[in-house]
Amino acid sequence: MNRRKFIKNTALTGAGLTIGKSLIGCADKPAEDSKTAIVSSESSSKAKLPLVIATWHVKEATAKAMEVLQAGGNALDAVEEGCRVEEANEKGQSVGKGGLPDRDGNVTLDACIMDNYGNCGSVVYLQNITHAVSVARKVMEDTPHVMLAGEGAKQFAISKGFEPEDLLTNASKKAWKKWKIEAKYKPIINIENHDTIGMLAIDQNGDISGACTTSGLAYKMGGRVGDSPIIGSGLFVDNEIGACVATGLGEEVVKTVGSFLVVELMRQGKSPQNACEEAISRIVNKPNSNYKDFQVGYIAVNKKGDIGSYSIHQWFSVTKFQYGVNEQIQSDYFNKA
Ligand code: SD4
Repeated sequence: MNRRKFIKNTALTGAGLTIGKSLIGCADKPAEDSKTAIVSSESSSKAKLPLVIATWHVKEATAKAMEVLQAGGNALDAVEEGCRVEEANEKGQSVGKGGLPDRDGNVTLDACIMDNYGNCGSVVYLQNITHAVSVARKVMEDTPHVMLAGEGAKQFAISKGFEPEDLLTNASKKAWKKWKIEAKYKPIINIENHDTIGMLAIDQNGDISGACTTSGLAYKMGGRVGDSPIIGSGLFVDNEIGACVATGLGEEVVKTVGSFLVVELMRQGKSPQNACEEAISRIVNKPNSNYKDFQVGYIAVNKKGDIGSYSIHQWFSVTKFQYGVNEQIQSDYFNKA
C-alpha cells in the first residue's frame, strides 16, 4: 500500500502527519560539532566497554548513561537514566514533557525497555506522565505483563508514585494550533531530530540493555501507537548477540519487525552496520515503496561493542559515548540520489 492509500484508508486525508519535532525533508543539519563520518567500527580487540549509543543528537542523555556505567551501574539503569534526561527536556518536542500532541491536542507517549535477561516492559498511549521509560521498567519488574496501555498504564504509574502532570507545553500547544489552521498532510523527513530517543548500552560486565521513548508522530490520529513500545519493532535486545533500536516512521518499522530483524541478522554473522543496512533495504526494496517520503533509521551494537547505523535519508545521526568520548556521528544512508 502506498502512502497515499494508507492515508486514505486510515482517514488521514486532509490532516497533517509528521514525525516528532522539527519539520521538512532533510532540512535538519547536524549540530556544529558533529562528525561527518559513517558509523562503522568493526575494529580491534581493544576493550570497547562500557559504551552507550543513542539515536539523534542527545549528548546530555548519553553523558548521563555513561556516568551510571562508570559508577559501576548496570546497562539497564544506564539506559533508563539516559532516556529520562530527554523525557524531562521540555524543548524536545518528540518525547516526554513538551512532546507534540495528536491532532486532538493530547500528548500520548510510547516507551519500552529490555534487559540482558530478555525481560521487557512497555507502555503505549500513556498520558500525563513524563517518565514513560520508568513506567515501562515498572511494568517489566512489578507486573506479570509486558505492555500496559492508556488509562490502565496511567493508573498503574500513579499507583507507583508517578505524579500526573500536563505534558502539553505552551510551545507545543502553539505548534499544534498553527498546524490546525491547514491540518494538511505532509510527510516530513527527519522531523524527529533530535529528541526521540532510542538508547543501547553495554556495561562493564558486557551485559546489554536498551530503551526507547517517544511522543510518536506529531498530529497522529487519536489512539495511534508506533513502533517504539513494541518489542522486536522499536527495540530488541539479545544479550548473547547484540541489540537494535529504531527511529522514524514507526509504521514501516512495525511492518518489517525491524529491530528483531537486525539482531537476527547479527546472529547470522552480519556486522551491526551490515545488519542495519539490510533492514533498511527490506523497507526501500518493497514493491511500490514510497521511501522517498519518510525516514527510518536503525542503530545497533553487537556483543563485542562494534556499532552500526543506517537510515533511508541523510542527516540521521547517532550519539556515541565510548573510549571517554561523547560524540555525534552522522549515519550513512541509502538515498544518495
Ligand atoms: C513513531 N518511531 O512513533 C516513532 C517516532 C520516532 O523519532 O521515532 N521519532 O513512529
